[in-house]
Amino acid sequence: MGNYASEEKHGLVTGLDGAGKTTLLCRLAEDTPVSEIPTIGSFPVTNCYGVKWLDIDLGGQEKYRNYMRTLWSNSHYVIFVADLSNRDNLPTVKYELNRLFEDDVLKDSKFLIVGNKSDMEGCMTGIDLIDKLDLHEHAHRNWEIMECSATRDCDWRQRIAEFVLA
Ligand SMILES: Nc1nc2c(ncn2[C@@H]2O[C@H](COP(=O)(O)OP(=O)(O)OP(=O)(O)O)[C@@H](O)[C@H]2O)c(=O)[nH]1
Ligand SMILES: [Mg+2]
Repeated sequence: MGNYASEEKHGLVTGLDGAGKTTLLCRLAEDTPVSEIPTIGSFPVTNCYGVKWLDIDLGGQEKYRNYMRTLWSNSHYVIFVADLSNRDNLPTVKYELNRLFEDDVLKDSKFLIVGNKSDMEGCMTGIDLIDKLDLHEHAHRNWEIMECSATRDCDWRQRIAEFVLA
């Protein structure tokens, strides 16, 4: 017995603070002005490609974890944004991504791991991320990786559309 509410698709855009989640979402939904203000204490929602995307920062919000899990529990898609120019926080990135992979409420969700800030000099590549985050250990999960620069115009929008529509 379907209804419109249950058929609505949900997506989660997440990652550590400053990775570029909000920039990516704002530019994905072309009518939303880009905000560079850190997202604090709110979980903005953007509609794009027929999906309701929730923007959640994972860094340092342990107290609210259970509450956040209820918000993302019906996510069909997870876009996990990592900063390719930041090697120092890779252990935390890996820890947080693994927690999402292991989270029961996301066990059927598709993951797109986005290596963002590819315009930065000396940054890592998507291949580096696969290696450093040991993504091959999650071969049983449905994940894809892409590199992008959310502040530049390139074909990443198309790639996200394909991820959603596949
Ligand atoms: N060079 C470069 N800077 C970027 C890119 N994407 C985002 N930024 C910058 O990185 C900073 C953080 O971007 P946000 O989109 O606010 O990051 P966020 O993940 O939403 O951060 P929080 O809301 O604090 O969790 C901003 O100054 C952006 O302009 C990119 O692809 N390249
Ligand atoms: Mg933000």
